[in-house]
Amino acid sequence: MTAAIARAEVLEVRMPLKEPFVTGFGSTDTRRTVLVHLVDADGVEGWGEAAALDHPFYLPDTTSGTFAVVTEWALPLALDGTADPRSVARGLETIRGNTFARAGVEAAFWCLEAARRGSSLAELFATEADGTGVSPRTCVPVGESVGIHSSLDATLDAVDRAVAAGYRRIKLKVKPGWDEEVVSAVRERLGPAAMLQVDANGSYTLAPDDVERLARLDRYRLACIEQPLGWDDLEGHARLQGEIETPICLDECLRSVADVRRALELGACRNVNLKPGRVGGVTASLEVRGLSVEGGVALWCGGMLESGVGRAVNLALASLDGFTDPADMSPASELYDFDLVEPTYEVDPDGTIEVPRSPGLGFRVTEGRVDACTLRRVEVPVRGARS
Ligand code: OSB
Ligand code: MG
Repeated sequence: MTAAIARAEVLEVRMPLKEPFVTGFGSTDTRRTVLVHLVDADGVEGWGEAAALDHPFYLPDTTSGTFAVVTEWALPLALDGTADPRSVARGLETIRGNTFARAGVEAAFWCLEAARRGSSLAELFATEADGTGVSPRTCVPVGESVGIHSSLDATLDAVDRAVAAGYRRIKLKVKPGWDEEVVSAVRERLGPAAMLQVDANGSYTLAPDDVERLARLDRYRLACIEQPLGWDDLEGHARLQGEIETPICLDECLRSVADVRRALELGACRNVNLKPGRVGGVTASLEVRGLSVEGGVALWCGGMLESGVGRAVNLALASLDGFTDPADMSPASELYDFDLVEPTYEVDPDGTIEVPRSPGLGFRVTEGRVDACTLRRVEVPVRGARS
């Protein structure tokens, strides 16, 4: 018998970024994110992160909207049923959009389930993915996402730091006018064999000038160009893929399992950036993994500059087979003065991050730090909550 959930709370936390993270959609200088915290009557805990951005310039989801949907709808709905994470995910499917809100709630239930079974998140996901319990990888190869800097030199410095830290792949943020020059300089610095890719966050169009700019990047042997066109333009990406050689990777366009299915059918991408928050949670992510493997496309786990709470889920997912390329896992130590978990994840000199083997989240959430960052905290009533 598992104990009933005794406490459920939603926190909005604010973590200042050491440096603004600049992309094709604009600049992000603080990370306001939403945490979901469950405690059952035995004191077993579950943590989840709903990692929407503050602003609606990446996707429609925002931190404030996500906080409202989690507290008013998603968490009450989840607490109304059993705590089995798959049932929670199914129940949350009645909520339209709001994928980060659903994923954050679902993640807390996965974490609770792992802790109750004495299993790591990675082991639990492996069992759920294949039904075989095949051991997940113990280490995940990682890459760094390098934002748009004020100069080429500043970019090269950031690239040098990432390489020195061991990162196996560099992803450069680009936009029209900040593309070929920076890609060429970084390719020269890294050498021909290094894994390099770019992310435009939807800043190009199908206008001939833009298509020509993108086609010029073919000569730099990029692993992929991520989300060159609009956040909801699958058809445009399918057309663009016919005009450039570099594989297109989609991020913003893939907001559900159905989106991924359709993108693969249309030939809109040959490479999938999978973010659990963006597709609506772990259950959806496991389906996306299956579709990507079946479709024979490259698959990797993206990032949302999450705190260690969100990164824990990403690491566990990325440890499953089928993930062919390094995960986006820019170092917490470069992003934030401190993380909410201690110790935080760290990249080994061989460019991998060790997947936690301890039960539950796998990282210790430091409540003192969480408290110091908390802007607001709402307790959601658990009366009638089942186990
Ligand atoms: O486009 O992949 C993106 C961060 C926030 C929002 C969107 C994106 C990103 C990143 C950062 O590129 C990757 C990371 O979390 O390390
Ligand atoms: Mg992206």
